[in-house]
Amino acid sequence: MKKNVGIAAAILFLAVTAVSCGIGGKKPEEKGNDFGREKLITVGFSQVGAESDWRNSNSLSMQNAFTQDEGYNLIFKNGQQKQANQITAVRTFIQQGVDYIVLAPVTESGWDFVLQEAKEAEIPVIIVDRMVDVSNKDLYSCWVGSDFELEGKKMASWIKYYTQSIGIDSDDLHIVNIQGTIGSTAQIGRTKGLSEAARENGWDLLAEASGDFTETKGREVMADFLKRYDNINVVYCENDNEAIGAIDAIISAGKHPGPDIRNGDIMVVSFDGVNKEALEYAKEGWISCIAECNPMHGPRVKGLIEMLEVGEVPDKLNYVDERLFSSIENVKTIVVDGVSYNVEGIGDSIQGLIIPKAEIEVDKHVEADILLGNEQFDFYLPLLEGKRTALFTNHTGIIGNDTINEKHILDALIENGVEVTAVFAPEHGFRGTADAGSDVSSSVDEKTGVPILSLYGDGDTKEPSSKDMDTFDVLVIDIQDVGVRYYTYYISMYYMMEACAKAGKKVVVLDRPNPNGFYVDGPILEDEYKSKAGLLPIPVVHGMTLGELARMINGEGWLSTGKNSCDLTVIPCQNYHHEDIVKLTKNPSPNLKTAEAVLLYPSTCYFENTVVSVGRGTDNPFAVFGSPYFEGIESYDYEFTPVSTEGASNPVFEGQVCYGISLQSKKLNEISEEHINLNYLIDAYNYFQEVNTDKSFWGKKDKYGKFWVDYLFGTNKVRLAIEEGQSPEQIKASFTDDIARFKEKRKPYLLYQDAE
Ligand code: GYE
Repeated sequence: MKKNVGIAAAILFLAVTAVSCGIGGKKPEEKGNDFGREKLITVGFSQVGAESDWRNSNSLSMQNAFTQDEGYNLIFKNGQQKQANQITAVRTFIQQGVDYIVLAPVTESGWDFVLQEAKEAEIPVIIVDRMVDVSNKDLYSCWVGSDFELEGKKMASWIKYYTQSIGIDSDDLHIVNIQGTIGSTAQIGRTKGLSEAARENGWDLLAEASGDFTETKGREVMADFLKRYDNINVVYCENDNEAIGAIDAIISAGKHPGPDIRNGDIMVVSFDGVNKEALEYAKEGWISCIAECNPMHGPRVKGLIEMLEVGEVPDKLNYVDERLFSSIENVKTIVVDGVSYNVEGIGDSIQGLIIPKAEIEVDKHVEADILLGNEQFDFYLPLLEGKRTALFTNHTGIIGNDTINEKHILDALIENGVEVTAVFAPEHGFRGTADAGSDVSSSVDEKTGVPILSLYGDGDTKEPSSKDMDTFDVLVIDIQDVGVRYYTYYISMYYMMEACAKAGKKVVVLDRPNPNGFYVDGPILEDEYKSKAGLLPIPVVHGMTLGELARMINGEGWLSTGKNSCDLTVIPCQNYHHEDIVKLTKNPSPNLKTAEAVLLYPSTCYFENTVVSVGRGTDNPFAVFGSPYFEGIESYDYEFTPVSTEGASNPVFEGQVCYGISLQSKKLNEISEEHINLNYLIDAYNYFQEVNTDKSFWGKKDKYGKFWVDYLFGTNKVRLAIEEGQSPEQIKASFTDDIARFKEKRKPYLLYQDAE
């Protein structure tokens, strides 16, 4: 039987409330619910991870249960199997003031403190799936899940009855146990069920080791067992995914998984019964018995919340009934502690819930929940204690990018007693609506009364004035960048860092993922092309987050104040990797309105100030381009007419029909694989030569005799190469070595696993 294929690169969704639909969904609080609450019931769910199909089914069950239509708003946080992440998630829920916290704890111990904090915040906590081992049981309202020790005992009982039925003596059983996550209730119970039975029956329990409930580790552990022991005849896998991995290893070792132990089979048993493959293996007899573990806790947890909502007190412990399944007829019933249990045959499903792999993988995107720097209050609030604090941020400064509760870093700091004395606003202003390059005047934030000091005027990034610098002691930076050298937020950050270094002020960067952080491409900026759209000797796409770039600015001595002259602290994201393709939940600026546009921006921005519109004044700038000059060009059959809009008043070719191309429906994966795509620019340039030879395609030169496109590329070499008719490959070859050198240079400053 052929094994399933690997998982495609994941496109990650940043704000991972299952309900958020693209950028700017309908506000949930506009819908009430059945418990007389004005607004929806907000449930913060801290899930273990995505380690197994069981876990994904459980996640789906929760998401399906807590929908807006049902009167709920679910904030889903994935812990990646790390307790620290879950503790941070629970603390974020407390900060966000959710109505209920639901916790699926990765392991049993270590929850007392954070549950005490939830108790003090008077937020009821419901434990689901595995247990927590806390000194005071009042730290949580109730629990629902499986009796894992009983599951283990049932399986051991089945092994006993089956092996007796085929005449195998107890001491001829040589068992290895591929355990689950050590310290988790599921592992503790299932392991106990086996080890007690082994002792009672005199079975030879050769070895136990954790496969962490995953297929990969299940395979590794089994391969290792097979190297160390040549008499294994029973493999006890504490979940299906481990069993699938173990069977792979058994077959690769030239052995046969199956119930016919007498004739050399290695018998495999497992738990869950959710994975389609495992059920096929069970029908085949490759897995001889499966103990059901039901993941469908969504409706059960909802039932408990509804009881609490009406003031009822649910039972503290709520166990789920579960069954045993085997395609082997020998054992019809088993007995555990005097109670008999039927053994059922293997149908097409066990819980009526077989989730097709594709759907599960989609859920995985929801899983990969990135913890932003600004969510980790414990790490940065102490740095601001008793300090006058300034913020460099804009509308993207939302805590955890949670578009439902929309708490801005400014409000969160003030709520946590931080003395915020100023907000520095970049290009497009604090609200992020001002036109590109337009003057942003200073003002006062109505809601908080905090002064908003503009860093963008006269169409250029300004350095903060010494008067502004006297208003604070520590600067906190929390702003969403897109990782492109001609996108100006990093330039404002640079000037702020320099001013802080000169004034001896601390800088704290609350880091965020870089949506273009999965690659490095484009020419390095040449000095003579430094401008308001390019300041540092880095490639067009540098692949670094603002936190990483701040470390490089400081470490490379790019500040005029010298190497490491800025007292810089970066609070990194968690669970972020450079290979991740991150989908933003908020427009980082008025003219980057979609995830596609953010990824296309490094390829289409070069049309700025040429005879081609890049779609300013349309619904999707940077994802379309065209020009009135291209009328009649066959392949340029997409038409649009720019009009003045917020953030794009008086766009080029306003009111004129432009003929060109729309890239809006291009898949994110497809765009991401192209990196900087020079074909758009080269084709347009060549077409223009055919239709108009009087005018320069590149627009007007500035007072230094340079075209804007050269500032964007940071060199005139690309433009000249295009004019010479070079291909994209030839042009890219001209800066490949520079990029390789840059990657070496940036390595010490990277905070996240590199993509390439
Ligand atoms: O058996 C396994 C998952 O806690 C019951 O965790 C759960 C276990 C389940 O990874 O597949």
